[in-house]
Amino acid sequence: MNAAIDVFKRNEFPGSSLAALNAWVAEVAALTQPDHIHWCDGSDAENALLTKQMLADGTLLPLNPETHPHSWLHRSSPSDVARVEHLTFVCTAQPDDAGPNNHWMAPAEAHAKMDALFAGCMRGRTLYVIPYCMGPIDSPLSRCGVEITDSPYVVANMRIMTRMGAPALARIEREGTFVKGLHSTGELDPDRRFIMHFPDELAIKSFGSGYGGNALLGKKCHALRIASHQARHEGWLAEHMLIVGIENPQGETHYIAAAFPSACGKTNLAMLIPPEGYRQAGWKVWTVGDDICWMRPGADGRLYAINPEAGFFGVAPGTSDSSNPNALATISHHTIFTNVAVTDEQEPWWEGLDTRTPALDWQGRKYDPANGPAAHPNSRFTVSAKQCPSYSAKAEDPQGVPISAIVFGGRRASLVPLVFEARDWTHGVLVGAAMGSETTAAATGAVGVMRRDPMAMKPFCGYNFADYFAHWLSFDRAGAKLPKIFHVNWFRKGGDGKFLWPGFGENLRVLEWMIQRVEGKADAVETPIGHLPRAEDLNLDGVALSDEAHDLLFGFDRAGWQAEFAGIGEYLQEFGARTPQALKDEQQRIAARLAH
Ligand code: OXD
Ligand code: MN
Repeated sequence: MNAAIDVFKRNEFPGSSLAALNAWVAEVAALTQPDHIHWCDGSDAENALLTKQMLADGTLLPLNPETHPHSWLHRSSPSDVARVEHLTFVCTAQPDDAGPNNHWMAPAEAHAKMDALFAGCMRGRTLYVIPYCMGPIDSPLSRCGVEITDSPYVVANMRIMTRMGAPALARIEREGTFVKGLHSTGELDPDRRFIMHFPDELAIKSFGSGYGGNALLGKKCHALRIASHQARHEGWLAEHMLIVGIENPQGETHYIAAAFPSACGKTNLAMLIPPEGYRQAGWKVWTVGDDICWMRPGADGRLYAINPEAGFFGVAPGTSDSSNPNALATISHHTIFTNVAVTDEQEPWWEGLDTRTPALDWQGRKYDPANGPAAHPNSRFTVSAKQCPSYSAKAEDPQGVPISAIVFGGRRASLVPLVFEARDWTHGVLVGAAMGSETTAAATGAVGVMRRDPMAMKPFCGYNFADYFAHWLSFDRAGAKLPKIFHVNWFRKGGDGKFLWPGFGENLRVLEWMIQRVEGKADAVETPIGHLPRAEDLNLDGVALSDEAHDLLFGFDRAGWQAEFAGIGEYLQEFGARTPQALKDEQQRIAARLAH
C-alpha cells in the first residue's frame, strides 16, 4: 500500500500546527514501510477492536471474566522482561552533557544505527500513531508527545497510562510542540535492542523491546529522561517520585512526594491504608501518583506537583490483600497483566498473592517450582488510576498539589535509620544525591547489589548528574517556600536477616512525624546526618518492636556513617569539576562533624 496516502488521509485537522506531525509520520512511514497506518483516537471502539485482534493472534490471553472482567494476560518474550540500562543511551553533542551517569552516543551515530534497524521493520505490520498528553489535559504543567509504534500492546498500555487520543492531538495542534517517540518491537532480539534519547531534539528511538519501561515511551523515556532535560531549561523538576496526600482528622491534607528506586514499594506507599487506630481517628490517604512527579514553584513560592501519568504500571509480586488492598481492588477489572502466572480458574496469580498453587507459570509452562517463581519477579499490571479507591480528586487538578515534604529512600539492610530529616535544602539535596539502594528485578542485571541511585534517578536522569544537583540547589532562592526533605529506610534488617520495621500501612506513623515536623510540632535529636526522631517521638501504639529494632531503627552509628560519607565523597568526585561546590562543601562539613 501507499503509506503516504494514509498519512494525509488523517489530516482532518487543517491548519499548520499539525504539519510537522504529518511530515514526521510520512518520514517514518517511508523508512519503516508499514502495511497500514492507524491514527489512534483513544476511543472505546478502537480499544475494543485492538483487543479483539490481540485476543485472536494470542498477544493477549483471556482471564476469568467472572473474577477479572475485561482483563487480559500478556506473555512477553522471556528475554524481554525488564528495562535494559546497558542498552539505554542519552545522545547529546557533548558526552559531558549526558554525564558519567548515562551511556552516551553521538547523535548522528545513534540516528544512523537506529535508522538502519528501523528500515523496513514495519513491513506486514500496522504503524500506530499515538498522540498523548502527560498530565491533566488542561494543565500548564502537562506536556504532549506522539509515539509511533508497531505494537498494539503498546497502544493498549499507552491508552491506560496517558491521556491518549483526540484531546491530546487537539492540544498538540494548539501548542505545535510535542516529543517524538519512535518505537518498534523489531524481532525482540536482545542483540538488536536500543533505547536512544535525543534531548536536544525532544526525540526518542526505541527498538527491539516490548517491555513497558522500554516501549511505553511516555513513561521513563519522555516523562523522566526527556522531561528532566526540559525541566532543567524551563525551571521545574521531573522526578521518579510518588505523590500521596495525607489527610488528618481535622480534614487538612499534606502532600508528600517520595523518591524510591524501582520496585521499592512506591505503589504501596502511594496507596497506603492507615493502621486501624489511625483509621478510627479519621486519617485518610489519597493517591495522586505512584511513579512520576513533575513539580514547579507556584506564585506563593511553594512547589506544586502533578502526576504526568494516568495509570499504574505496577509490580505484581508481593501485592496482596494485606500488603496493598487498594491495589488489589484497583486491578480487579479492566487490567492488563504481563508475565504473571495463572490458576486453574484462569485467574492471574503471583508470589505473595495468596496460598493457592498456580497452574501455569509466566511462560505458560505447567507450574514447576524447579523452574523458579511462577510469576516473573518483574511481572506487572497496567491499570487506570481512576479505578483506585484512594485516587485523589486533586490528581486531575490542573494546578497540581502543593508539596509539604520530599522523601528519599532506598533499600538499605544496614546503617541507615528508619527516618531522618535534612537540616535545610542544601543538606536535603546532598541526602538525595547520596542515596544508595540494593538493585531489584525492574532492570536486567544482578539483584541485591548496593549502588548509588541519586534521587532514584540513576536510570532516568537525561543529563549529567552534576548539573542535575546544581538544578536542584537552584530552587533555594528568594521567596521560595520549599518542602522539608527527609530520608527513610523501610528495609533495615536485624541480625537474623529479617526486616525490623513492619512497613506498609505502618509507614503512616513515620509520615505523621514528618507532617508534625513540617508544622513545627514534633521533636527530634540533632546529629551530624540530620534530625532523628527518638522512638517516643513517633506514635508506635500497637507496634511491637524488639530492643534490637529500637536500637537500629532509631540509632546513629557514627563509625558506620564515617565510612558512608567517605564513600559519598568518592561518589561526588566521579562528576569532577562539574559537581556543585555547595554540595562538596556540605559533604565535607558533615564528614568533619562525623570525625569528632
Ligand atoms: C518502573 C520502574 O517501571 O521504575 O516504574 O522500572
Ligand atoms: Mn519507576
